[in-house]
Amino acid sequence: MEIIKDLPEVFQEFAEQRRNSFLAVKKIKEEGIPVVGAYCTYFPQEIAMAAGAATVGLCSTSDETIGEAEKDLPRNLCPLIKSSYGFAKTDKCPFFYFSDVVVGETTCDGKKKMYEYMSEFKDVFLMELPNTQGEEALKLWKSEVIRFKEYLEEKFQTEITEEKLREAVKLQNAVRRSMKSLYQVMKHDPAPVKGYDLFKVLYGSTFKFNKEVIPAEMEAIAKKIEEEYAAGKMEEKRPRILITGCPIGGATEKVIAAVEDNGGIVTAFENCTGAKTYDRLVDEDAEDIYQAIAERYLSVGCSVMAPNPNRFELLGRMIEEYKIDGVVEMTLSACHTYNLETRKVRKFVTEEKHIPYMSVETDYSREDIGQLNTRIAAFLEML
Ligand code: BJ8
Repeated sequence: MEIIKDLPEVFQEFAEQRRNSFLAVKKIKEEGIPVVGAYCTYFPQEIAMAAGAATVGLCSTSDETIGEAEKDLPRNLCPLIKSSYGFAKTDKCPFFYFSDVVVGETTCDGKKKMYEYMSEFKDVFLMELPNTQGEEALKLWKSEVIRFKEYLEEKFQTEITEEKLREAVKLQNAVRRSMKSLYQVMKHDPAPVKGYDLFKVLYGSTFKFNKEVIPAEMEAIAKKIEEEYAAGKMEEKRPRILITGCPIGGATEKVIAAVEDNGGIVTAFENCTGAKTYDRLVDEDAEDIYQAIAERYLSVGCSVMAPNPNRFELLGRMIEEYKIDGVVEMTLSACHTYNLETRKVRKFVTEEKHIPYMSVETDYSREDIGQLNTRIAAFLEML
């Protein structure tokens, strides 16, 4: 696909992608295509794709439904969980409404309980995700991947053949490669575009139902950015920031804005909106494709894993490759696993990588924007 539009227009389009897909999901349902909704990077999308279903990330990004959620859930719970549950309960998320099934994984304790409550009013398929990554864990996870396949076959009265599954793996790998080729433009110093604009594409593209078009589209955007860069169009030189921690989207974009409004530029996202989702591929040539899918997903470096070596491997690599000057970790209030892991991340960044680190704990309200700006501005000044 040739991108003829200007980059600002492209970025704006992606910023509106989530809302624009509300109608698309309705259309998909009218065409008789099943929809599988999910909340997490551990969701093995290829299985659902091979069942002929569309997959979508469900809404969990604003505080508008948190009040309703707090009628059922405790107040001191992670806002992402409260928001997810609130959108589901109030039927304000069209993707949830049109999902034939919601797939959950046993990641953190709050999410596990949320799925239990959610199953009172929606079909929920809960996958038992081990919280370690050794051989025994892999066996369990592979059997869960197969159990999910059998569940979808039964539910949608279809057969997931090895051929369809391998096709899905190839397509999803192509999507990952293209997303990676896009965010890699940020290796340039000075950066070619703002991190916030890149984020809009990363986040918006997860709401595209036609995955077939994503690789060409991402490559065209990357090519356009490269061409403009070669012609001298770029951002000013500013401190290069890597954002890590909990997923960002909607309300929490305030952290990206705080970095870029105060003189920094976000050149890398080591979280589920960024590299954590795209960095590793499924081995397409593996003899046992279920084993390969299980291995790939179990290797995601989320703080629910203990220990969690893959997070540090990716983080270290990105700090080098993106010439990072400072790391900002965003954790959501009451997210125990990420909050606990900040200690190790701080140590790793400052003592092994020898660059400054700061952590910010936030929620989905706008109340702390002033404080965020002050703290992040002070951090950037120090760089
Ligand atoms: S793979 S980051 S998408 S679990 S922030 S709900 S962990 S209390 S979102 Fe996540 Fe999957 Fe991991 Fe990614 Fe719980 Fe923490 Fe809330 Fe979280």
